[in-house]
Amino acid sequence: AGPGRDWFTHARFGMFVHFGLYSLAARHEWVMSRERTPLAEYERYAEVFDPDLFDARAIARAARAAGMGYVVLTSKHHEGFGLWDSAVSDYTSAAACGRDLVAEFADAARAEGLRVGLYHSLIDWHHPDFTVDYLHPRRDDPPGPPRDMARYRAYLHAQVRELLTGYGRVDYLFFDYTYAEDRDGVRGKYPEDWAADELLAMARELQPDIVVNDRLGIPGDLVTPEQYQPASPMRAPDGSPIVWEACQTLNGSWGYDRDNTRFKTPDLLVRMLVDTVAKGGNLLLNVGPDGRGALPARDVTTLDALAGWMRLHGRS
Ligand code: FUL
Repeated sequence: AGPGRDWFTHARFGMFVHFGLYSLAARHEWVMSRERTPLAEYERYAEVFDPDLFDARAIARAARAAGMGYVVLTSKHHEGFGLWDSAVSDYTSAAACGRDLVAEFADAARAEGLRVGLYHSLIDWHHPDFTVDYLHPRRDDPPGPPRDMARYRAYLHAQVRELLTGYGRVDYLFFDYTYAEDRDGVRGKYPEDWAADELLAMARELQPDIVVNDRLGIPGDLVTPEQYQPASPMRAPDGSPIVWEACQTLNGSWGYDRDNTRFKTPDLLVRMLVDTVAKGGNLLLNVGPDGRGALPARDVTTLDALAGWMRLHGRS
């Protein structure tokens, strides 16, 4: 990482925001795949998507008060619904309710002095050409309708280009893929599926100082342990430190999960933050706004408690 990316390791603490149509289902962000919801049925969430309580400024304020230096919003999760105004898709918040949530979020973050990050899924359960679909077919299933990964790839690259050109400086891109299908023996051909090298080169060209994670399937600027704390500082075989960021949930789910009450206590979260920083890492702590876009009361209480700890221990 060059000096333009030093902010990342200095920040140490960031907020992940998982928000999408799955927030309306209120049962985990993988609900479409887990429940094998027919596409036409799932699309009905887009018809009623109207996050009247999504207040990007309030989210950014809460992040800053909790001592976080950056915020990362899901511009698109695996379900394929975009939270911005895209020229290549009408499966978006802009088409659904006239709001560009990426713009609202980026503006709010900057207004609070926070770095702007986006999570963008490389896989897309909604796009008709995405090769491995969310119904996780098995090897011996009859083939579905023909799909053309090249078309999806062009779509994905166009999306990323829009996000990196239309929203001012984007500081961090958290790409992500997870092939549930791997479990059934049907594999995608990553990183070729999304031409990871080209995507990374484009990101660096459009946003020279951008920090890019390692989930393109090729090395990036950092590694991203998910829902576990590394046992010790992460080091390369030659002993040099590796930049890392643990992403963690409040209750095991990334998307709003109404009936899940397995919350980590603020005390545990403070210990996790201290553990992370002591091992030279970053902590990206997730919140999941509900279907109307509001931060759940429980998440607000937790963030307030972290803000209280920061006020007490962050004095210089
Ligand atoms: C994973 C995803 O599959 C989860 O839904 C979540 O977004 C997490 C941060 O990354 O790979």
